[in-house]
Parts: sequence; C-alpha cells; structure tokens
Amino acid sequence: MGLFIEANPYPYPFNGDLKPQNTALLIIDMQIDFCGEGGYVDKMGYDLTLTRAPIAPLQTLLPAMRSHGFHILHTREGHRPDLADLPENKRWRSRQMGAGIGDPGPCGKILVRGEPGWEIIPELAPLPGEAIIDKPGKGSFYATDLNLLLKSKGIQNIILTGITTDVCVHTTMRDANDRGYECLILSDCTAATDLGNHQAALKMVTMQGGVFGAVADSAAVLKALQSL
Ligand code: C5J
Repeated sequence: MGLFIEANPYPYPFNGDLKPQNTALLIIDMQIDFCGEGGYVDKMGYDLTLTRAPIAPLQTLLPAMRSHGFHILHTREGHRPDLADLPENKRWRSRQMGAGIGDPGPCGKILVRGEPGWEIIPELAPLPGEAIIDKPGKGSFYATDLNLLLKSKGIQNIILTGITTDVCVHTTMRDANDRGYECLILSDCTAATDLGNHQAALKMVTMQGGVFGAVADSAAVLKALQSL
C-alpha cells in the first residue's frame, strides 16, 4: 500500500510512492526582498501581509519534514554584483516600478547576491547541509544545477512552497512537471502579490486532471506524515 497526501484533483503522488528518500520540499525565494520591509516587493508598493502569509505554516511544516528526513532545498532569486546576468529588460521593468534591480534601497542593492535584502528570512533559515539554489530568473531550473541535484539524490516528488505563486513557484512547477517530476503545490505555504493571482495560479494546476500536478495544504501533508 502506498502513502498519499489528500490533494486536488487527485491524491498525491499519483503512484503512492511517497517517502523521505524520493521527495523534496522546495522553498522558493523566501527572501527579505520578497517579504521583508524595505525589500523589492515592499518598494514596488505591494501588500507584505500577502507575501508573508506562508511564513507561519512553513515554520510548522519545515521542522516536521526535517524530522522525517525529507530532502529540503531552498532557492534565492538574485543577480551577480556586477549585474552581468541581469537582462536589460528585467532591469528596465523593475525601474518602472520604482524598485530598480541593482539599485540601492533600504536593504542594500535590490535582488543582488550578498546584499541584506537577498538573504533568506531568518524565520526559515536553511540548516547546514540543505541545498541553496541561486537563480537569476523566475524558474529554479534555468541557469542552475537544481536538476542535477534532484537526479543525484533520486528525487521523484517535489512539494513546492514559497513566493510568489504566480511567478517563481509556477514557473518552477511547470518546468519540473515537464521534466517528469511529480509536483504538489501547497496553498497555504505559497503566496502572491495579488490574492486573485494566487487563487488563479492554484486553480490552473487542477485543470485537465492536474495539468502540472496537484494542490494541497500543509495540514494534509502533516496528516500524511503521521503514517510514516
Ligand atoms: C518575482 C518571485 N516575482 N520569487 N519573483 O520576481 O516570484
């Protein structure tokens, strides 16, 4: 008998082959720039209570998954200090929003590696030994070694969390799904800068029998962990 997480539109994973050895919790971009005061999202004028919403549920889920020995991986969006990997149009667009990537702000240079705003928030700080993927784009596979790490660890299932649901989390989930990974996105451990976009992004996953995977919440994961 397999182990399943109650999810929509099907119990996850499809084959019931859920175990710590083949499953990763991926925490995407829980950085000050996306959910902290003075960071990129704050400078653009978006409501930080939205992007901070996943912090509390993740603070429960993360230690539970750690204690069962699941693989934990974190990502950070950011650019080289000389901005050599920052596309001109990405910089231009961010400047239109008054939050120019690479420009100085209250948390240092926006979305630049090594700056205070680029750090993962202390509430969800990675432990030694947990992989951190530094990515210049939205997707976590583009220009990173994430696929290599997942393959070498024998990971088949990815539980996606973090911010933002409609941008970096979705781009990563779509790409992971195309690569054959079995994906689950957690509704309360993800968030967007717009509630409607968050809800729409979750709904998109459930179409066509689970076109990119399935949707659950952290309570469903914690319940399934009790059977381990
Ligand atoms: C964005 C992200 N929105 N982490 N990044 O630029 O979703």
